[in-house]
Order: sequence, then structure tokens, then C-alpha cells
Amino acid sequence: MILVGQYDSPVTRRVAIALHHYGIPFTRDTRSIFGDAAAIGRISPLTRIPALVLDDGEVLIDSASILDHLDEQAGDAALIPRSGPQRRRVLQMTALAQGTLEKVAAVVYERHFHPPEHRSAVWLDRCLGQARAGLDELTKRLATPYACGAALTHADVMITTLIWYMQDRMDEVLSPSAHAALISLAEHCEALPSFRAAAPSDFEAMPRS
Ligand SMILES: N[C@@H](CCC(=O)N[C@@H](CS)C(=O)NCC(=O)O)C(=O)O
Repeated sequence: MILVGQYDSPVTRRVAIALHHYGIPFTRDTRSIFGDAAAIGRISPLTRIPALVLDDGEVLIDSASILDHLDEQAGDAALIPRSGPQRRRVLQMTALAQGTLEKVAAVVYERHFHPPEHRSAVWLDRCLGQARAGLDELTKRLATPYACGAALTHADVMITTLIWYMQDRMDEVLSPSAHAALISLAEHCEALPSFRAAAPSDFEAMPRS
């Protein structure tokens, strides 16, 4: 199977980390979602990453839907319980981290695509406030040693790829004191083999504005 997307995309990287964690072999299409948009659009109908091209040619899009498929393959090793309150907890923590990422990315895109005089200060303030609220809520709900308790889950993966993206791109609402627990969780996870195997290379970066 082929994972389409570069690892500076936190949602692409979270699929890669799960693939490594599950020991599922894959190759990569590392063309840029911006520089090679037309080529990516021929694979992924919304011209978004990640996409996963299965061995029979079927194309899966959207990180959560892709992970649903990979979790089925992983069985009991899946990074989420099959059912029950702990499954809901993992899904909610993951949704909080992914929702925070969406607001951070909205700020990054607004600043990338619009010159300063065309940016909406109202929109930017709203997104920054939502991103800060997401980080605050994640911090409040964080368990130990992992985000949802004793085991590594998809929530830890999403939080870690989010923190990496913020530190690389837009860290103005990430507080070293208020969000210290999230940062320290991310540091711990980044040292694990599956995260190291999916570390972004130097060439994998959205063009700087
Ligand atoms: N909900 C989607 C979000 C996908 C997404 O936003 N991907 C970004 C990269 S992180 C992208 O393709 N951006 C380019 C665009 O939307 O035009 C997922 O989890 O896969």
C-alpha cells in the first residue's frame, strides 16, 4: 500500500505512525499537496492528504477513516479499545486534538494565502481562541502516563503530531507552562520507535510565507 502525503501534515503523520506501530508495510508518495496539487488531485478527489492506496488500487481518504481500516487489520493491537467508555474517551481526546489542529491550520493557511492587508483579524482571533481552548481542554482531561491512561492510543499520536506542527509552524497559543503536560507527553512519544520512523524530513515542509 502507498501512503500519500508528507509528514509535516499531522494527519498524514498519524496514519504513518499507526502503520509503523502495527508493523504494516507501506511505501510512500511524498509529492507535495501544494507544489504537486494536480498530481495529488488525481489520486485524492478532494486534493487533500492523507490518502492510502490499497494493494488492489482502492483509495481511502481522511485519517480517521483510514485508521478505522488499519485498526481492523490490527485487531487486539489497535490503538483504541473496540467498545465502551474507554473507546469514547480515546475518540473524544483525539477529536479535541484534531479539532485544535484544524483551527491552527486555519491560521497558518490564512497567513500563507492572504497578504497582511487581506487577512481577517476577526477570523484569526476566533481561530486562535478556539485553538487555545482546545489545548486548555486537552490539558484538563489529560491522564497519565498516556493521554487516556495506561496505554498508548490514537489520542497520544494526534496530540504529538499536533504539538510538532505547532512548534514548527505556529506556537503562539502553545504555552510552555499552561500546556507543559501536553508538551512533555509529545516529547515522550516522539522518542518511541514508531514516531521516530515517521519523523518529518527536511524536504517535507509547507512553503514558508
Ligand atoms: N479531516 C482530514 C483533514 C485533511 C487535511 O486537512 N489535510 C491537509 C494537510 S494537513 C490538506 O490536505 N490540506 C490541503 C487542502 O486542504 O487544500 C483528515 O483527517 O484526513
